[in-house]
This record gives sequence, structure tokens and C-alpha cells, in this order.
Amino acid sequence: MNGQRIKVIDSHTGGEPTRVIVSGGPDLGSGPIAERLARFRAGFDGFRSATVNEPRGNDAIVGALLCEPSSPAYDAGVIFFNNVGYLGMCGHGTIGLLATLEHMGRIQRGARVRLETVVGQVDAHLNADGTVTLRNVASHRSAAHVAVEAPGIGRVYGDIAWGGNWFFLCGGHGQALTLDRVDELTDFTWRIRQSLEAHGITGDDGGVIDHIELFGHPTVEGADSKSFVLCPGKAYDRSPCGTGTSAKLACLYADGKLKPGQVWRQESITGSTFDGRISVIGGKLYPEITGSAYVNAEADLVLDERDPFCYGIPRSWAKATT
Ligand code: PYC
Repeated sequence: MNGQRIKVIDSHTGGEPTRVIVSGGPDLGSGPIAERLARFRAGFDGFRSATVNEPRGNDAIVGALLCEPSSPAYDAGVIFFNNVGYLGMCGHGTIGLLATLEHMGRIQRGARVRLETVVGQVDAHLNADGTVTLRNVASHRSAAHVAVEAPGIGRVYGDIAWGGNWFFLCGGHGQALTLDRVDELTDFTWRIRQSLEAHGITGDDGGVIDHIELFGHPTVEGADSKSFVLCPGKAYDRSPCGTGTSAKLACLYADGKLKPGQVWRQESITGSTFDGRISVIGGKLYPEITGSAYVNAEADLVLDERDPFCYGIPRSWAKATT
């Protein structure tokens, strides 16, 4: 048979899909994961598009390339990517990755996996009940109550926070957060995203704010809040977003509304939930996020060079950010 074969295992975490590349991925050489990401982007971006974009994937899928770690301080390396580029970190993807490793028989319940990500070390535990708890990179709020004028919307206010990716977090936006309004919510948040860019509003060191989060009242019993999250390639997060929940926890802590150890249950637009809590060590805030993932497919992707869409259908309207 013609074509390169790539073995993948798919899962979803609270509805948001993750596709782990098990074999057949590009050879990115050795060294720190950030250097390997640079090689991935420069030399193998077609692989990214081929594995997550249509016709083999869709806009919501996050890919996870498992790599050898650069030092014995880690158990594995991982590079997350999506329909338009690369992610610093991915919370739902980390939960999906651990469920996948269990499915493969590579880890057992109780295992702790020290992951080398592009933005730092993330420790993930496969709990006895099959849920996964990840300890994210240090997170913080960079600016509070920032005003942005968005065309067709007017002035909106939000906090800018880091949770492994950059987020703009808005309450008081006047939008009903219901699943039947995904198109309207996507349009609303995309306008905010474009306005932030147009006005040069960024995270620290010019980091592009490529995730927009709206918060509202919860609908699931026991949840503290419900969110809608717009991802960099204009897809919405079906899960409560691990890095977004981390950013939210950093804002709550900065406002004196969350204490270390206190549980914050974040509901997604689909009704799935993550439990978040923080610890503060040496003045730095480390979010812990707990959620569940389910493996739903094992497949061989075939990349046949004769296929005009071998490397996916490009998302020409959406810019890569990371
Ligand atoms: O869970 O961190 C997350 C995430 C980022 C983008 C999609 N999911």
C-alpha cells in the first residue's frame, strides 16, 4: 500500500478530543523540547496539519506528539499542536495523554508522570479511580480589568492571565452561555481576539493572547462557574480547558476569592467539569486540575503523497500564534 503510516490513539476529555501520535512521527532530534518544537514548526508543519486537520481530523482535535525527554528529570516529553499551530501546554490533552498511556499498558493507576512541555514541567497523576490530576506550570494574572473596544460589540473588560497559554477572561459580557449559541459565542469571542491583536494588547513579553474565555453562572450541580473558551484556531473547547481553568484560578487568587487547597469546579459549555485547586510555593501559584478522559479510537493514518489533501485542508483565515 502507498503512503506513510502514523499510529494514533484518540480520546476525549470532557468532550474535547486529543490525538496522541504513538508512532510514525517526525524525527525532531534531541535537546530541550523548545528546540525540538522549533524543528517541528520549521520542517514538519505539514505533519501537524495532516494529522489534525480535515479530512483526517477536525478543528477541535489537539495533537500530542510524545517525545523522549531531554533529561532524566522527566519521564516523557510532549508537544501539543492544533489546527493552526502549536500550544505551550494543554490541560485536557495532558489528561487524554495519561488515559492513552494507561490504555497502552504503559502506566498503571497510581502512576506519576513528569512531563517536559514547551513551557515547563507538568506533573500528572493517574489516580486510583482513573481520573487524572495534573500539576500545571506556575500561573499568574498579568493585568486586571483591561478594556478593549471590539467592533460590533463595544467595550468589554477582562483579565489577562497565564495558565500555560495566554488568556483573556471576561465576566459581565451579557452573553448566555448555552451550547445552542456556539456560533454566536464564537463570533463574539473572535471579535475580542481580533481587537486585542489590533490594539496590541498582549500577555507578558508580547505573548499573543490566543484564548478568550467567557464566564457565567453554572448549570451543573456543584459547579462554581460555567465557561465558553475560544481556542486559537477558532474552535471552541468542549472541555472546561485545563490551561484556561488554571488562568481563572490565578485570577480568583489575585482577587482574594480562592485559598490554597480550596476546590473550584469549572463547568464547560458542554456541561463537563474539571476540579481545580492551587498551591502557593515560594510565592508562585501552581494550579492542579482534575478530570477524566476516555479512549475512543485506535487508528493508522495513511499519508499518500498522491492525495491532493495529503497534508490537510489549510486554515487560511486563521493565523498560527505560538
Ligand atoms: O485544556 O488547556 C487545555 C486546552 C487548551 C486548548 C484546548 N484545550
